[in-house]
Amino acid sequence: MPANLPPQYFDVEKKFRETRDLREKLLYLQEMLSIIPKHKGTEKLQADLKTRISKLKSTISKQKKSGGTGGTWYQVEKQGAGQVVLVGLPNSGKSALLNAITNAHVEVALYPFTTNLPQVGMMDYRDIKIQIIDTPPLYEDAPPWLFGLYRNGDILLVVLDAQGDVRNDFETILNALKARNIFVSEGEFGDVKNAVIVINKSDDNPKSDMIDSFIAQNRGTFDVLRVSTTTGGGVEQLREQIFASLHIIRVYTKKIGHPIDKKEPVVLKRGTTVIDAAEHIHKDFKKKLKFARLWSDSDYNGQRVEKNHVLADGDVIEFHV
Ligand SMILES: Nc1nc2c(ncn2[C@@H]2O[C@H](COP(=O)(O)OP(=O)(O)OP(=O)(O)O)[C@@H](O)[C@H]2O)c(=O)[nH]1
Ligand SMILES: [Mg+2]
Repeated sequence: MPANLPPQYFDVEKKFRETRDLREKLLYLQEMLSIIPKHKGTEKLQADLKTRISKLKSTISKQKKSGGTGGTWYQVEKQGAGQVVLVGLPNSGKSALLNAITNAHVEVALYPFTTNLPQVGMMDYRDIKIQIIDTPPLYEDAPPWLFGLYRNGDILLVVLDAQGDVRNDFETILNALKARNIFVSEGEFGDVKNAVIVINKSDDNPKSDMIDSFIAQNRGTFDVLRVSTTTGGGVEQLREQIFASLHIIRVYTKKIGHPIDKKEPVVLKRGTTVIDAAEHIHKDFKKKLKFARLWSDSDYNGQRVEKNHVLADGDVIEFHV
């Protein structure tokens, strides 16, 4: 066991040993993996944890098939180009936000604790679909699976209520996440989850000075957006921000001798090169690729590009093998 693990790791490991619920055990293993500092010295431990996680997942899914897990537990399988999870205190407008940015129609109500199960919507965005998960509110006795949802998301959308005390509410949320070793800004250890702050109900905020100073204070660390699901103000900017924060690009493939058909892009990580894209599309392509031609919004109009050329969002590529 490497000696340089933070004490939090051993706290979680203790909880892991103490619980008999396999789904809780799984959350603790995932928590342990996120806490481990990522370097050569811990590679073996990381690999070991990953193996245990995948074994436990398969045990759980076998149990589920035979109807034997008991208790309520929710997780959402990833679909689409990315998974975005909403986080917020009761009544902040999470469900209204899900309805505003996706095709979903979930219940929105004046009173807190309206949502008690995860609700999923798909956001159509420039030929791709991004999965958005509305969640029950975060509160003191929130169920453990809620933190599992947060941990598995690609990004967190922290929804604050402009009518409330944004600074205080944000603190409350950060502390609740931290207690489960979920970090949204650089900490002493552990993985950092990408988070966007959304100040909802911005059509009605008598406390605008407080909000201005909150934004000024957090802008260096997070993307902060004001939106109103009532007026629709800021909603389009939020959709763009979600796409940007996922760090993905859409690349269209073109068949030789056919016209450009911008319909179904391949979703790739930002920074992907021509050769990586070739491999992503077809394992054999990597070996066989002779060259590629590129069409882009800016400089390229069918010119040949090098294999290590970095692709950009919206590029059209033609592979020659
Ligand atoms: N003025 C204003 N009210 C809003 C806005 N968005 C949501 N609301 C209201 O805020 C209340 C709560 O909205 P919900 O979407 O149910 O909030 P929630 O965060 O999902 O609540 P829980 O499921 O209980 O956690 C409702 O009465 C909404 O009509 C907004 O942009 N402006
Ligand atoms: Mg709700």
